[in-house]
Amino acid sequence: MSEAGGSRPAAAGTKCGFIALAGAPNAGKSTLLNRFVGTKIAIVTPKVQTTRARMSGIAIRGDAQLIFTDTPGIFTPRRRLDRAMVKAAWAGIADSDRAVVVVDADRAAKAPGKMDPDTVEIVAGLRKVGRQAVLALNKIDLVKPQALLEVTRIHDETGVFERIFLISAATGDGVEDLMACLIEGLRPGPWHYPEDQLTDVPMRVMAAEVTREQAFLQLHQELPYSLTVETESWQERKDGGVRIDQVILVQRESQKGMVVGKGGARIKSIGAAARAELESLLDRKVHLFLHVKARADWMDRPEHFREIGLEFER
Ligand SMILES: Nc1nc2c(ncn2[C@@H]2O[C@H](COP(=O)(O)OP(=O)(O)OP(=O)(O)O)[C@@H](O)[C@H]2O)c(=O)[nH]1
Ligand SMILES: [Mg+2]
Repeated sequence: MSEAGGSRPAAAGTKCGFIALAGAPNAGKSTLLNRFVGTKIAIVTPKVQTTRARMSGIAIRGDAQLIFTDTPGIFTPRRRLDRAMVKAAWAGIADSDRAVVVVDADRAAKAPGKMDPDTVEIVAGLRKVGRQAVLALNKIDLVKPQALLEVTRIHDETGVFERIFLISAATGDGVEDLMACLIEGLRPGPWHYPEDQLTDVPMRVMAAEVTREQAFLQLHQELPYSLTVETESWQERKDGGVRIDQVILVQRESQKGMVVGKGGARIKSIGAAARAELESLLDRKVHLFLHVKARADWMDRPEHFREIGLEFER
């Protein structure tokens, strides 16, 4: 699934381009990616810093193939994992043909007169490298139209946004107008991926993400940020089903109990929801086995960074 391979010659009138989705944590980048692709490939939760690595979602409209890279939210990083996440986000922008900055318009409307600090940082970063971006003011389903005027003005004044779109990634409002603008800017060229490929994420990583999403949704405080999920084995079964074994790694022994819950209730509930989602994703029977382990250093293991496609910095 992660293999790239051109499939149509440029002569056929095809267009192709790489578009980065950037923005503050929780702005709605992953929701927008899923909307563009038409299938859920990136996990989405109400919590900040859900996305940890860079991943691509591939959308096709007519002769155009658009490869969107979802990036971790850009924020002021503290931990090594955070630094790698923010670095991956900037690399995603640098490698793209075009960047879309996603801003939570609801959050922006609640602080009139100024941009949020993360977006200020992104604007400064764009200026530094002399790039323009398309602005997507998202979550307009939550904002009164009058408030949007001021939000639009403040962002427009920065001069780094070539176009501004008002959208709701959740309802789809305005998303195809944004898409049309992106298609217009594409250069002629062969498609980069086969037309049935929707993402560059290997299936075992995607399966781990599905479980991590449930852990994010069902666990609270620092716990979601202290854990990761890895797929340890993937066995095809004769009956057409698949057995997936995954490990939820936490940092301290004391956190294991919180993930497992009373009488195993929490892990059962995480497993049941993840299995249901995996079955609909894979369209077959899934036997999911979750194990919880404490490994103090998971966040600082180079292999973990590699597994999710992040760069490890000493
Ligand atoms: N009402 C509303 N909610 C939205 C919209 N877009 C996203 N959300 C919600 O906002 C929250 C964050 O969405 P994500 O797509 O995970 O945001 P993100 O930018 O990928 O966040 P990180 O990965 O943490 O950087 C989720 O609860 C979404 O359901 C929208 O257009 N309207
Ligand atoms: Mg995300």
